[in-house]
Amino acid sequence: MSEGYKEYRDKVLNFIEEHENWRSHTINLIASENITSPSVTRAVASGFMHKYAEGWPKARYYQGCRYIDEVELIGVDLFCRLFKSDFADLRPISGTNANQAVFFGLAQPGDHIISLHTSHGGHISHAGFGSAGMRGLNVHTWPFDNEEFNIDVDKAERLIREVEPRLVVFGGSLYPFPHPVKELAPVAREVGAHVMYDAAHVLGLIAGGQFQDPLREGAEIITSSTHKTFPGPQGGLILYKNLGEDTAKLQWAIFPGVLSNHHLHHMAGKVVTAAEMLEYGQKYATQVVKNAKALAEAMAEEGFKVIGEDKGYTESHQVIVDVSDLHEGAGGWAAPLLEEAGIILNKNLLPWDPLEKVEKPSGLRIGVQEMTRVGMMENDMKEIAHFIKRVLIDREEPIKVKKDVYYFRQGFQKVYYSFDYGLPLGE
Ligand code: DSN
Repeated sequence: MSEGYKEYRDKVLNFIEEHENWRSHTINLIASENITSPSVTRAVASGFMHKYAEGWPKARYYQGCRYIDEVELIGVDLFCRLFKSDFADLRPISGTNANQAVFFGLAQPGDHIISLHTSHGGHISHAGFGSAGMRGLNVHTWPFDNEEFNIDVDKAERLIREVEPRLVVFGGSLYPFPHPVKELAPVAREVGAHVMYDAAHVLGLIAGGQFQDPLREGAEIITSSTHKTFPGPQGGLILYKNLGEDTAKLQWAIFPGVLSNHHLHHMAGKVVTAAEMLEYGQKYATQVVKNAKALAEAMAEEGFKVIGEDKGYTESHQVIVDVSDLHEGAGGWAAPLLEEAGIILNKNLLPWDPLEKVEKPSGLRIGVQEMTRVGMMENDMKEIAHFIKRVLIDREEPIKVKKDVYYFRQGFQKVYYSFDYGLPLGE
């Protein structure tokens, strides 16, 4: 009997434990991450991970799905209620997978689509070099207004009429302000395009009624991941209106088009998260936006160049900072230095950066959703801004700041806006 490989098991389990200890003592500001409540974590670490359930609830290609069917049916009902959509499909296993389903179901190779350029905040799956291009779609990018940090509505309207796309895509990975769906969706519909909104970053804010409401503003389809402002496990989903004869095409593209089995344990985690958001989502999303504004203001007061000052800095969970004049390497210098101090965020291209600057972009992208979830309020955002200033402007040794970050973070160890811990003090 060989026990020669047990050390690898031990190493893996140790690394997981070390990772969890480390993360619980850092200030995580990655705008695309979050943490799950104990209930959601339990749902994911469950026997649902051991099943196949291809197909629809009550119409599976596998036996033994009775409990899984019950959970998925509860989930479809809760997501339709939460987002007031006609249909909810919890099967996509990621946001990119959800986008692929739309690209396969509602467009053909050679069709034109319009989406946001990656330098302007678009997601890689919307790009010519990503899933959209690999589906054979001709990708055009939205004209962008750097001053407004948003899609240029007049030029976009002209582009839609000129290109006559099959699909237009709103949403992306970097956008502090709502996209002009209301203004452009009617134009897109006029030329026969479907209107899709990739809500990956802002799904939790939409659930809480604190950002734009794409399905009411003219979008027909929301694709999303489920783990950014929406505090679920990693995964994806599609919410959609009745698309007429295209409904069946989209459904066929989801399964068997771009996935076979969905990840049932993640599906269960999404459903528990939907219940949390129906109960606590409004308060959570309100605090996320308040915290983002408070952090932006505090960073500006500390001397940082924060994007969007004349528009109140942000209406989402994101704060965008231009650090290009602080140091050679800009974001590529700042993000690793902050990691040494226990502050985790990512460097980001800003709209005026050429793509070659991807390793040394001008910007930092900051998201406050995870720190909101552990109970931080506006005053705590001031502390965070000061920690960041000590590292990037005062040039204090990161290790010294790290100690203070550690003790500060020690006071925030529960996951609020959940059935496990309820609301934080002050809510
Ligand atoms: N959506 C990306 C991000 O914003 O970090 C990950 O794919």
